[in-house]
Amino acid sequence: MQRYSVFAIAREAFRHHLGWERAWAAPEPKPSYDAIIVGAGGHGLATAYYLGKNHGITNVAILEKGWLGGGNTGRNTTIIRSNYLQDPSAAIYEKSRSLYETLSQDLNYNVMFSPRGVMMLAQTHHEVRGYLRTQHANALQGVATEFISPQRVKELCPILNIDGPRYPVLGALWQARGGTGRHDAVAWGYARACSAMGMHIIQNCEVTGVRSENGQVTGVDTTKGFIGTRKLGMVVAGHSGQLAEMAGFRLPIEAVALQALVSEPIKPCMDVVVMANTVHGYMSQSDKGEMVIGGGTDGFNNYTQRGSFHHIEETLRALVETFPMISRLKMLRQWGGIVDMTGDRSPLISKTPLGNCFINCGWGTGGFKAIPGSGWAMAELMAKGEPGPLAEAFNMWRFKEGRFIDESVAAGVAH
Ligand code: FAD
Ligand code: PYC
Repeated sequence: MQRYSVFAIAREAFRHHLGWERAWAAPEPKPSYDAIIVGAGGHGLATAYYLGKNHGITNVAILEKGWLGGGNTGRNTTIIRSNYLQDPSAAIYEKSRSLYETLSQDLNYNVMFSPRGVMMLAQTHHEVRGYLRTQHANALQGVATEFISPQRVKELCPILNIDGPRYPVLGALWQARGGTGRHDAVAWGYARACSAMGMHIIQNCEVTGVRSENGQVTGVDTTKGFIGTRKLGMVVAGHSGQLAEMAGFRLPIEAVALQALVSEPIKPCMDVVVMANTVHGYMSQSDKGEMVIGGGTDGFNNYTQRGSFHHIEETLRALVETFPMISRLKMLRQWGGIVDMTGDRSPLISKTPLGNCFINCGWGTGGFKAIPGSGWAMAELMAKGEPGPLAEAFNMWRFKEGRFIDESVAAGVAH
């Protein structure tokens, strides 16, 4: 793999930038692989990367029905934090956040991790109590968060109206090393590193069927023909129910649209991420100056990557009362993604009823932050056939056994 560095940029400057290689190869599929990952979103690519890096398994194909990173990974608002309540969640989200700290160096690709700080506003007494509880749990889990006063909120984000017409700000849960990253770059960085290890990323290759014999997957039918495999990883977010159906089992999951929008670019006015979960909206400013905005999920199951208009209206209403200075901003773009939601708002990183088939899904509205940690844990599960400590609690049988990992508050987005 060609190394990216300041010297490489200088060298290319002298030869009209004609020497850059393609970031990843575009091979045709082989008849079979040691492992196939379905879905080249962040989680699928990270799984493949850690299969190679941590476990030496590189005869791997990643099959993607569209273009890599074109699902939720390229559609999200890039908030990274690990201020979850339950121990298994704090462990995997903090592992992930800490991997983000050095991901650009690990991948030799700038993922623009920006630990600018994330605050979740408390605007009711219930939220104050909830976030104080999270702060105490985080202290025991080794996750650095603190509950801050309204005055500190105002210092950190002067454009915020802490006296709100409906819900004054009573404080906030603040994670100073939370922040944002560049979503496409995370997918592209992992893809480039996977390709450099000899893995095959095969785009425009939809999986249409899963073949099995005696309880073991033998391969997948795709729009490019049958491809055999010894191990299968399903990492397709909102389409997980469909993949599971192809393999003959059902998942405790539903698919809903979540949408986001960005404004025209303006001068820097906000250098933290703010989530206002009572009025329901969240906002940060991108490096280009656009205000990046999102709200809650659509209240009905669907597969359209658009979202409905009333949500935009509700979200903007919430944000105008929180940040009155945005009231005259023009919105530039709006889009949606299909998120995969479980009943306890926690993911599945799990074995399945088929022996050599594994599933990673259910990250719902909050899986961008989890990409490195999830890939790490899923790779361990696929390599060893058993979950390691990060994945153990996230098996799909918890819904039969009543061992929920309730993160409906920490998920941060209304469901
Ligand atoms: P995806 O990126 O969706 O990848 C799955 C891939 O599987 C897709 O590329 C799809 O084309 C492919 N696929 C599906 N079916 C098949 C098939 N049959 N054959 C082959 N390929 C198939 N999370 C955060 O942490 N912070 C945020 O701020 C945040 N904001 C969000 C805002 C929005 C609007 C949305 C939609 C999501 C947000 N999320 C956020 C959630 C986050 O985007 C997702 O949890 C995460 O990106 C999921 O990644 P993934 O790799 O599992 O899925
Ligand atoms: O999980 O932090 C999050 C998030 C913010 C917006 C969407 N998801």
